[in-house]
Amino acid sequence: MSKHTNMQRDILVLNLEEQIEQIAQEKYGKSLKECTDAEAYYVLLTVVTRLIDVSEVYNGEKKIYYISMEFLIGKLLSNNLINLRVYDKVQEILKKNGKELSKIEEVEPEPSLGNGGLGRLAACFLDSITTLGYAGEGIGLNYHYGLFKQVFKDNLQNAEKNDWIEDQSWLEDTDVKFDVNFGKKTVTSKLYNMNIVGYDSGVNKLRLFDLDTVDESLVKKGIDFDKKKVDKNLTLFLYPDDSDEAGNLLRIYQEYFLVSNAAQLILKEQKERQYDLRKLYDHAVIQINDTHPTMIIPELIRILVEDKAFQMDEAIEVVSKTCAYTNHTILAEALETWPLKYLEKVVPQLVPYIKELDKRVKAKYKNPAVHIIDKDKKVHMAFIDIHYGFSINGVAAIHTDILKDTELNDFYKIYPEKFNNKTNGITFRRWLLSCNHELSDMLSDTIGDGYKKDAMKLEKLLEYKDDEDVLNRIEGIKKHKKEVLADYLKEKEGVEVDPESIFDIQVKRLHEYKRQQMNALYIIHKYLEIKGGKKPTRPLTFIFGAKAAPAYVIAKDIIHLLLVLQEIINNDPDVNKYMKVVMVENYNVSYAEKLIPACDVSEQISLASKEASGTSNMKFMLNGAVTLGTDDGANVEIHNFVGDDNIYIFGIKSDEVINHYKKADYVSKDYYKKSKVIKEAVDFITGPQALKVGHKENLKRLQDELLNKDWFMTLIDLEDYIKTKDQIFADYENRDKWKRMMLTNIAEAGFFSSDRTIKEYNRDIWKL
Ligand code: 26V
Repeated sequence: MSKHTNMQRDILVLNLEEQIEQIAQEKYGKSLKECTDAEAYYVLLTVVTRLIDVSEVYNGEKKIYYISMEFLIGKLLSNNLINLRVYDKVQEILKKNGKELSKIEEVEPEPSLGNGGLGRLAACFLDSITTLGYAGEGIGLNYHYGLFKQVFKDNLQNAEKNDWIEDQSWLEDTDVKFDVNFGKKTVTSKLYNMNIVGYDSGVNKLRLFDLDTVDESLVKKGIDFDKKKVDKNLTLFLYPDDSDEAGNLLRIYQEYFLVSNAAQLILKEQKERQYDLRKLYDHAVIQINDTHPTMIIPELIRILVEDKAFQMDEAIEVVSKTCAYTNHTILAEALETWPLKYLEKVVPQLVPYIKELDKRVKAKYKNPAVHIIDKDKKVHMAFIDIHYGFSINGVAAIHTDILKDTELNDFYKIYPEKFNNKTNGITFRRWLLSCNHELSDMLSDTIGDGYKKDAMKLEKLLEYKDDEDVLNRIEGIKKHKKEVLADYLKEKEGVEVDPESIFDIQVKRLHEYKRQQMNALYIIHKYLEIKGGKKPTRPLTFIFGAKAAPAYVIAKDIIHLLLVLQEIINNDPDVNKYMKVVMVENYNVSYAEKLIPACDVSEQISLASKEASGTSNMKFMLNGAVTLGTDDGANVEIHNFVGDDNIYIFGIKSDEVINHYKKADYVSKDYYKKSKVIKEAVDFITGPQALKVGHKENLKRLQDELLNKDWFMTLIDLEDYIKTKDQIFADYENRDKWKRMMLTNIAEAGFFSSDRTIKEYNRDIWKL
């Protein structure tokens, strides 16, 4: 049944206004006009839920199960209205009743069920899987507080809990419950569903497992809680502090809780549909999102052997043909290796199977680099995926090449056929249609609506690259979005920024490899230049958004430096006319939706080879920002699409970086000593001005790190970065050139639609 022949839905849409009024009366005894924004939100939530309930649910012969510890879905109201194709109609009804959707949206709490790119990617994928009409579901955890809420105090990051679950929400109760065994201890899970609405299509489910016995009162100050009481804390937070044993153990409890539930859910469905488990791979494909859900492999093997009377060989074969793994990083410290003794403590029932899998590998391959359990009795989770899954993919071309040639070369030599690339993508529904109506309407006017279903059609825009009217409209929309953001920043952060200034934005998790500290050093350099009398042609606004893992000390020091710079610069009357710094508090999906459309310069400055892909680079480009970046991750592919003239690439290349690591010959102090500019900027970190508003301990530690270690080679690229950044700011004044660059970036963004990515996953891996 296609959506267009779905009568129930059509009738609902036709009578949308009456429905809304009726719900408002039932709920609050008022008309919509009389409702507060909060009440109006719950009225809309109800009506949208009714619309979803009469939509087609996808159910195919073969299903993709996307298993992930994170789904960073963002707010759902606007997105669902767009995907249900009732956005304009609802806007009209609201307007008639003196209401604004943008205000109503503010009421919706944002679930923070992810850290950053990996979780957001999973959410984009669910949108595309559903939009393309595939039967699929996400399986994850229903963290009560998700990732922490970031609060700044005294120029330092503090972490608080993020309460997002309300009595009425997008979560649906189910009566599905499973027992999950941790050795001798058993807990009972409870399943919640969230509907994933495709664009002009049907519905799939996001399955979020929770624990009924979770006790929210366990959380004391900030995000501290007793890590030992697993039956009470298991789904309280995402990624608890992993700096100690209790934190690590809790993480393993969470991972097993996820995979045990996932395995039971999948097998239950197979049984209900009377499918033959010996052909599991004909009906189910399991995509393992990074190593976090790796235990699904030994868990399924265990169940097949212990409960379904499979021989070990058979069980291993069936599971291996069902599971595929995506790698999202080459950073060694991020690749999970669990001490065997931790696994023995948490999931003793899995350990014999992990040992069996390892034994088989050791019997076949003498090279210790491919063994699952190493000589220190550590279990390499990724190696389980590679040996016992049928596919391994990287997330951008350069990333996959590095996996094949360097990081996982020993495996590539054994299984060349398993390796493949799937360059990441983003859903244009959220990152264009929803966050930038002005631009998407203008595109529809110019090149038609076709790009909404086939993103490659954006290329048609290139035909307008000499059309003054189109170029001016693009520029006008950017200006408008900058004004909207400026108002928001004033209200939210208390900082006034000039919409005529250049908006230079770096938003992403705080990590040394992403090099926010290099951007900070540029800002110091610019500040000193202005103090010395060298004024920029146009004011500059540097905007950051980033959370640091609570246990990641240097990352928090970098946030401290940015806040210190914000205080110094914004309060210096000699300088604040020419530049401002804004570090926004609690950067999240909703904030991204406001920042990205307003961006002129997109900062993508990771040390080459370290950023697997990046996805904000794609969102910025789609919204007409120009990239200032290194030859890393998906920047490389963006570069190929837009050409040399429409992107600013700087810094050393990935092979040079890899060589430096191999030879261990990078000495940051050499760069400090050689360059006056570098020296001045680094010295400023602990200079009198910084120490006046900042903390010596934090600033000194960061400076020492830069001078004595600088593992991610900030100083090697700093001079080139300064030069290139000055160039991009100068080119901004060539408005004709800049407008064409904006247009070209938008026009070439089509490849980075997650619809393309998902079609490739399906073509090469899932085969639904
Ligand atoms: C995790 C950790 C955890 C321990 C401390 C250091 C550390 C460093 C990095 C990570 C990242 C883990 C995986 C991840 O989130 N990867 C991101 O995945 C995105 C979606 O594919 C991709 O765009 C980003 O480039 C990649 O960093």
